[in-house]
Amino acid sequence: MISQWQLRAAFAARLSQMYGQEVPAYTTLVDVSREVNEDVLREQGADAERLGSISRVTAERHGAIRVGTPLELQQVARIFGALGMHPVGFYDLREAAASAVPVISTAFRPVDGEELARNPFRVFTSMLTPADPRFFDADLRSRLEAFLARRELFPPELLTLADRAAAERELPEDDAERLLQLAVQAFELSPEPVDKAWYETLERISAVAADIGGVRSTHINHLTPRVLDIDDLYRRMTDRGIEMIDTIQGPPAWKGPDVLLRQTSFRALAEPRAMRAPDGTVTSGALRVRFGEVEARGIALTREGRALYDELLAQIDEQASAKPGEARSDIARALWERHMPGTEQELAADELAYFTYQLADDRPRDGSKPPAGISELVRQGWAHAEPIVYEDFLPRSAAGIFQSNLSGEGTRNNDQEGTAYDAAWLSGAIERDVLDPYALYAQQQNASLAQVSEQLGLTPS
Ligand code: OOG
Ligand code: NI
Repeated sequence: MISQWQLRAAFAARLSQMYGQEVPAYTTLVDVSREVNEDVLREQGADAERLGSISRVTAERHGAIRVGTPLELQQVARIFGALGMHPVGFYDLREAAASAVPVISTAFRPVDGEELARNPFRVFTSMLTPADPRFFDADLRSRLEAFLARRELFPPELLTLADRAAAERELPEDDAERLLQLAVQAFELSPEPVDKAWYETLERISAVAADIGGVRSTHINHLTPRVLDIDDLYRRMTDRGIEMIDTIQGPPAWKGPDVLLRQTSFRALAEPRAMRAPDGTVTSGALRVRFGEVEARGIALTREGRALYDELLAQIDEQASAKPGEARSDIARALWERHMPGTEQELAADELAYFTYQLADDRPRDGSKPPAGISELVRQGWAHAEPIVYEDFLPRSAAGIFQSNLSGEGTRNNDQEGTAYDAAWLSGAIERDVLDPYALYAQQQNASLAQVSEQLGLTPS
């Protein structure tokens, strides 16, 4: 029998193999990431593994896919459910970008600590919003919805196998093999000719709309390895002549603890695609839809920590536009050094980030009574704090990644009221709860606190 985590790990590995064949620059990115990770491990030893074992980090990937309708998204949820991946977080990218990005998103990922340690594969999944009048008028909306309703992204056999794997939490080897084949196939780039006129109609609104609704299939549009030193990786890729986008998104490089998520990418590459003209003739064209991205993960922030992060981002924006001559990264670092706690201890004490706590092996045995309060327990050597790694995404960085890979700005009519979507709407559409990432991290932290209290015979405060 093949368990869900084995299915997930095998799916991630096969997707990676497929994507490496389709997009050779991805293989370079994976190779350079591995080199960087080996060097960091050599230099830092055990410290390099505080946010995940080296075997986890080496295998770690996230992918991104985009679908067109609530039904397609619900089918995606069934497929990922088979692999032990659940929808976490709601992201509205319609507002987060300067260009037109008419999508809302969630991320499918494992949620419990053991499953994450086995294989943390996650997929950022976006759904087009044809009903949003800021992007689509009534006529285009109805043509788009009709087009989407006629296509089938996932064969029924795949969905049936997926439901079985989810219900039984495992599959016999033959069925597992079939599930994996069909699932990987569903995310390959289709050789089917693209209807040129239709694609271009959507492209005028948004390149993302064309990528999603202009074709009859979906595809994985990037697969992202995790690296332990993203600044070093950026330099090495640039040295190899690969043109990266001009920034690393997310927190700046600085001497304090890494928090949340830093990401960078190389631009989408032109790939040959067959194009069908209105008279039926097929010619060869090219589309830029797939790109490479890499990320470094830091400590998960609490709501308060996240509010501080968002506030600092706003201040960085403000200062950067007031002082166009100054490098954004310098402005960012200066602000962080002023406002962001410079140690894990402070992040924990100020309740800005999440940690798990373990009883120290070498805790005081001099008959003294353990103090109340976790900060004191840590300070006096009774317990250790281990940072919880951020497993999710950042809407602003996500929008930046979308945007840096769009061919044009597209159009968004801001006079119109946007259609309202939220996590509850999404939960209804996909018929399962979209989980709150903060609640998941808090649960992990609280469980460890409860255990420490119990081991020390303290009553939980
Ligand atoms: C998804 C972009 C978001 C990330 O890492 O933030 C993303 C997409 O391009 O479909 O993958
Ligand atoms: Ni990504």
